[in-house]
Amino acid sequence: MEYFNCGKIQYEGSSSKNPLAFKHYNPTEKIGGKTMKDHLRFAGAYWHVMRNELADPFGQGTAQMPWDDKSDSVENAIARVDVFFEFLDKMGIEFYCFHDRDISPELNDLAASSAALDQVVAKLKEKQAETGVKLLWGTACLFAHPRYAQGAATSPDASVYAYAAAQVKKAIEVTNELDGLGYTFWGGREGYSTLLNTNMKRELDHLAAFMHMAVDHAKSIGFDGPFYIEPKPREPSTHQYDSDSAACLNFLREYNLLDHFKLNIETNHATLAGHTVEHDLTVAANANALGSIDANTGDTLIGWDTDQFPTDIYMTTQIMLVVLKMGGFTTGGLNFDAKRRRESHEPIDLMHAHIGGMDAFARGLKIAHAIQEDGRMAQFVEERYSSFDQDIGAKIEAGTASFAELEQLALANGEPTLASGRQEMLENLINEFI
Ligand code: XUL
Ligand code: CO
Repeated sequence: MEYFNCGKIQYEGSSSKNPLAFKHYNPTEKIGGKTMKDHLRFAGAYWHVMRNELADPFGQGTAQMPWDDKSDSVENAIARVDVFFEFLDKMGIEFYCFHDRDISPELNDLAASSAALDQVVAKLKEKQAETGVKLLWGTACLFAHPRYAQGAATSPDASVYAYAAAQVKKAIEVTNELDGLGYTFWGGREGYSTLLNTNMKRELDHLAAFMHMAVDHAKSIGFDGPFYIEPKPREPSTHQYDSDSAACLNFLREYNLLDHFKLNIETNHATLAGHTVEHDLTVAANANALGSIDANTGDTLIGWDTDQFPTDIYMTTQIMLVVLKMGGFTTGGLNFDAKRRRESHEPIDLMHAHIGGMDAFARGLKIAHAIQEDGRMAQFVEERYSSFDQDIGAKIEAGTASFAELEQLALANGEPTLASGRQEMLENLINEFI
C-alpha cells in the first residue's frame, strides 16, 4: 500500500517545471569534493511528517492521514513506520529524528509505554536495516503530558523529575539500539512562567544533575553520540533556561558539561530570541559546539514559532556559510523541524514542502561554496583585523600587552584613522552570487 501519490522525487535541473522534482538538489553532485547529500545530511522529523495534524490555537487539525486509525494502539504506531519510510524513500532523505512519544503511544503507565516503545523500535530497526536510513537523533517528549506542566528536569516535584529521568533513560537506550548519531534535549517546559513561585538556582542545579546522569547512563550503555541542547527562549514557557546559544554555553560551562554536549540550532528559535540564525550558529561554532541544525523559518508578521519550511535563499546561504566555515557536519545534519501550513492538508503537500526546503539548502550550499572559493569576503574580514597580526596587536592577542604600554602608544600615535566597514559592498558581493 502506498500513500504518497508520486514516484521517487528526481533531480531535473533548474529548467524543469515539474513541481514534484528537485531543481537544485542533486544528491550525488559534488560541491568542493563532497556530494550534496553528504554536505546537507537532510533528516525528516517524525513528529511533523507523521503526527502533526496541523491544528492551530484557533482550530482543529486539517491534515489528511488516511493511514492512521487515530487510536493509541501499538498496531497503529507500527503501521505509521511503513508510511514514514515510504515518505523518506520517495524524498531521498537518509536520516530522521523522533521523540519517544511520536513513534509510540503514551499508555496508562510507564512500564506499558516503554514496552510499546520497544515494539515500535524493533520495527524501526528493521526498516533502517532494509533501507540504510539512519537515526540522526532521538529525544524524549517531556513537554506534552500534564505531569510536565511545571517542568520535567526543572519540576519543583522530585517524583516528576524521577519520571522524566526514567523516560530519558529509556529514550537514550532506544536511540542507542537504533545506532542514533546523537540525542537532543529541548527544554520546552524547563523554565518558568513566573519567578514568584520559582527557585531558579535550584531548578538550574537540578537540570545540570539531570544532564550529568544522562551522560553517565550513556557511558554505561556505550552510547557515544553527542548530546545536543536545542536553544529556544520561550514558548511554551515564558522563559526557558536554554534561551539562546550563549545561555546554553554558559550553562554547560558552569556545570562542567561542555565535553559531552553540542548545540542543535533552530532558525525560528534563534529569531524568537531576537537573533539571526547565523548569529546563534556562529556563537555555537566559536565554542566548537555547533552540532546540528533544525531547519525551518519563522514569519516576521507572526510573533511565534511557526515552524515554516525554509525557502529563503539568502538565509540558507548564510547558514551554509557558517557550516562550510566550520568544515561541515560530523554527527549532525539538517533536520526539517518544519510543518506545512494548515491549508496544505494533503499528503502530497509534504513532498512539496520538503522539496522546497531541500532545494533552498542546495542553492544555499552552492552559493556559500562559490563565495568561499571566490575568497573576497574572507579576505576582507582578514584584512579588517590585520592590525592585530603584528606589533602591539599581536601582543594584545598573546595576552602580553599592558594598559600602560597601550597608553604610551595612544599618546604617541594621536587620533586613529579608521577604515570603512563596507557593509553595503559586502551585501552587494553576496548578491553577486545569488
Ligand atoms: C520545539 C522543537 C522541538 C525539538 C525537539 O519548538 O523545536 O520539536 O526540536 O524536541
Ligand atoms: Co526543533
